[in-house]
Amino acid sequence: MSENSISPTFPQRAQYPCLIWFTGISGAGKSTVASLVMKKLLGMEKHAYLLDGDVLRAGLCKDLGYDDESRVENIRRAAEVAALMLDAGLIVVAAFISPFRSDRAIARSLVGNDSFIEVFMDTPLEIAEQRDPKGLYKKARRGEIKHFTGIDSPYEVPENPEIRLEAGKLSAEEMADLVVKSILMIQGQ
Ligand code: ADX
Repeated sequence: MSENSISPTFPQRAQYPCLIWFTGISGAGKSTVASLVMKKLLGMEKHAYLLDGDVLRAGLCKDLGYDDESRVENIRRAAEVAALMLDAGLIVVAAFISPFRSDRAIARSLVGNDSFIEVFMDTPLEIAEQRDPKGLYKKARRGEIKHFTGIDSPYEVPENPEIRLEAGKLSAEEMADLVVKSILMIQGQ
């Protein structure tokens, strides 16, 4: 290829872009572990970005609610944004409830199997509800919030996640270390 070529072929990259997709119910610990993973990646001077459900819903997905159709659209947008970020060379750590298998499968197929790590935060409803960091379970139980995942809206458990993190078995730090290990494996490190 000539030096003046305007072909979009990218130069040799210092890192292998990939999408780490955290899924699990509200209060499962997705954002906590995802943030720790980010901290570790940035500490290794990787170019990474945290795509968080709460953040997207405050901006890009402001117009969406929590009925099934809105969640499908929410995850569609999140996956498209993540795929663009991978095109730009980033390692993307995404944390969304993403309750439907078919939507997570779409995210996977957008970036390709080799660049996708599904991390299932396998926290039982009782534990997440006990934690209730935002008081949302209480509101959902009182009927003040509709379509709450695990209460009156479904969560489809991943069948073959690359990583399954069970609440209470490991500390958040240890969970993050496991995830980082598989990111580094993808990097060939
Ligand atoms: S998703 O289902 O569309 O993937 P997302 O991860 O973006 O959800 O947002 C979930 C966050 O929205 C929760 O962590 C919680 O703070 C908030 N939330 C507000 N209402 C609901 C609800 N009805 N169900 C689940 N989460 C809700």
